[in-house]
Amino acid sequence: MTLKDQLDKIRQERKEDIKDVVDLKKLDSLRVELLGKKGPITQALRGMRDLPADERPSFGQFANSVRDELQSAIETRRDELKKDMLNKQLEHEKIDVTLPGKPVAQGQPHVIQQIIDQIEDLFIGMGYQVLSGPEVEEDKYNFEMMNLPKDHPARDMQDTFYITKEILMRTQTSPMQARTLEKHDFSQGPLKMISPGVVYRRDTDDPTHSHQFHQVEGIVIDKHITMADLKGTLELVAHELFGDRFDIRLRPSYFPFTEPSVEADITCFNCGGKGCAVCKYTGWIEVLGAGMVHPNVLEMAGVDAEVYGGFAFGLGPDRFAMLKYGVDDIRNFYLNDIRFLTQFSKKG
Ligand code: FA5
Repeated sequence: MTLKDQLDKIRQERKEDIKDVVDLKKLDSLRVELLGKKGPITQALRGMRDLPADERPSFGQFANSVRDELQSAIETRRDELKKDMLNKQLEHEKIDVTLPGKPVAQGQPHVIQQIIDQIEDLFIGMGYQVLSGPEVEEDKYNFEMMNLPKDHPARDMQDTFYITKEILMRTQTSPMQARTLEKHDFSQGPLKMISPGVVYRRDTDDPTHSHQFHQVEGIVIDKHITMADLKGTLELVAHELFGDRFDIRLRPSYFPFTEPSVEADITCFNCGGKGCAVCKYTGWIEVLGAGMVHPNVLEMAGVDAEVYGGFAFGLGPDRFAMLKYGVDDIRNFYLNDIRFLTQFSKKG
């Protein structure tokens, strides 16, 4: 068999081999085997030396055409294999748009926020504005302008976390009374405002006390506001949140920033008034403090106490939530246990 015949045989046989290869790696080894330095074509070209001089050009041409043919067969096969791979991948990764989607868990406001929202809706309906104030507060607003000078003994009732001597975590939302009174322009009408937010105290945690809890402050100042207005407003809040299920009682109390002062209690949800650990065996749970704004508070904020007066209250939505839903430990609200929190769906 002549060298040319040998090459022709290789051309035909190996072209079939190339078509049969099913993966890219094998195709690459075949390419090296056929077209590499040790391959049959390079060998044949080397063997050209032994041919008579007049046969060399046509043989050379033939060898080159065999190499080009094999090369293009390899390239064609490579393209086919790549296309196959892509099709398989697409088939494999196909998205079935008819499959049901993964449900997205829907969040809801925290149960205390739900109570606050309800209180806000009620007061907005009565023409109050809703404002928020700083949780990191000045001693001046938290105590001094609330008629609690530096060494006032009533400060002991509300010890807190101090940032500096003059800056502290507010113990109550009452500083918002002073902040709004200072700014309010009475020629534009009465002041009617509520202010919900978080407050902090160095209270020891127990079933009804947390060192961090919420309050909603309220204040109404105008020319002819009486204690009857306060009582009517508080009864409305209790009725709105609890319906007729519970009794509310007002009892005399003391706050340096109101005179007279009251506290409001609601029948203990746990024992129905008989007395238990939750209500400390009193049958009542205290939910808010209130009173007629002290003239000193008005005067310190630049309001003429001879002309203007009114009431203020500070209620505890945490306690409201306990009563409304029968939660016997306030600490549950702050543990972030999703199983506990999802019980209070907004619709429920
Ligand atoms: C005050 O904080 C007054 N600023 C309320 C006030 C406002 C009186 C305006 C007069 C005029 P007191 O410390 O009682 O008052 O707290 C008010 C309410 O916050 C309580 O009735 C209770 O519902 C809630 N509260 C108080 N301490 C805690 C606590 N540690 N954990 C949970 N709730 C609390």
